[in-house]
Amino acid sequence: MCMTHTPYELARARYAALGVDTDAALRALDKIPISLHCWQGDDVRGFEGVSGELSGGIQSTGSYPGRAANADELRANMERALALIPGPAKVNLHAIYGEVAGVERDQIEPRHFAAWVDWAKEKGLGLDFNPTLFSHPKAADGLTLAHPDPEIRAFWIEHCKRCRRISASFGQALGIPSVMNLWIADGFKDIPADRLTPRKRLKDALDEIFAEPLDPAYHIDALESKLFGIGLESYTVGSHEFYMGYAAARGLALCLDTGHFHPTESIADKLSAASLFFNRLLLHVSRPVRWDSDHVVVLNEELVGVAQELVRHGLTERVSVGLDYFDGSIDRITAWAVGARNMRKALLLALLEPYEALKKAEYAFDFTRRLVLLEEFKSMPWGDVWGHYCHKKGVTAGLLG
Ligand code: RNT
Ligand code: ZN
Repeated sequence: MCMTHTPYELARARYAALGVDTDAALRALDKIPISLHCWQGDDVRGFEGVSGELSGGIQSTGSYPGRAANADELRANMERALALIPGPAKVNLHAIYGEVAGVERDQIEPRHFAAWVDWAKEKGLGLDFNPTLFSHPKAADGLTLAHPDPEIRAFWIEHCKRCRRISASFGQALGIPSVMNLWIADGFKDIPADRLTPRKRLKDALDEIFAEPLDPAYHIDALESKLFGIGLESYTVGSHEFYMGYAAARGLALCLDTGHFHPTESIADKLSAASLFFNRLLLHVSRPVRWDSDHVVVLNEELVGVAQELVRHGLTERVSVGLDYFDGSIDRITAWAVGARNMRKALLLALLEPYEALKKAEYAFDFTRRLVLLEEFKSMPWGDVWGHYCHKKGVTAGLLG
């Protein structure tokens, strides 16, 4: 090894030869927050104090010890994970994670989340939010906002309206807009006769939910589609086309979960198209293994592809990046840290890319050079840039304990 240069200095020189400024890349990386999903910490159970099963066609498997039993434990565990993640972060809450023991979901208020807001303020974190329309007796039929019973619909509409106000209260208190993502599992296990009426009901319910205007400086509405859930394999009311149409028509943000499409679809490829029609997008970064299995995010080609699309097209301010997976078979704190670090590594890789050179080759129809550049880039010393970044942030760059 060279005695006068640090590994970072050597890496910087090699990237500079490709026209890439590593210091600028790290400054850009520091402007991209990752939203850490609280539900990885307790297998999506929440603190309502009822021991109901997780429903909605999602599943966390494994019995690794250390599941957070209350909000204090969850916050303490998130702090330990955040200490391993370099760069800015937000924390993403579901409605069942407030001080809500014994509080019905159509009764929740900002005060039930005061401890989270105080904590976020103290730690310099933004908050994001999600209504919870699963794991509840009123969701037992597999339908909520699309339920034929108007009383059940009204209950969930009220829940969502309250959630929007809670989300806006986060934005107001912290000065960072809260992205509120609405996902529902509504669907049928077997082949439906009427695919239209539930979608009409959902459309009308959403119109009620979003009727109250809220300041976008504090609150952003996002809608998440899905292909299918366990026990809801044949039909999902809130499909991709449904929300793509609804969100575009109403000027809301579209949420793309990387596990919610056919396994061979590229989520990265969707971003450029969606960016032309949506001001804001939300990503739920997950890892589907053969299905929407919500495995911990690893640094694979799909992940880097998503990061490249965000960086290449300057979308990092319009696309919020959140994680969405839940693995109960390994240490839950490490699961958070590994997934979030991988997301940041993917963004760094994208920021270090010689994009101008790639475009130049492509525009000149020199596809040979484009391929060579892409492949040679994979063996550039980006790990030394990552190590330098972690060191600057006081976070370990090496193996996590
Ligand atoms: C489910 C969706 C949804 C949930 C969370 C808990 O398939 O991905 O985003 O994972 O809301
Ligand atoms: Zn999701």
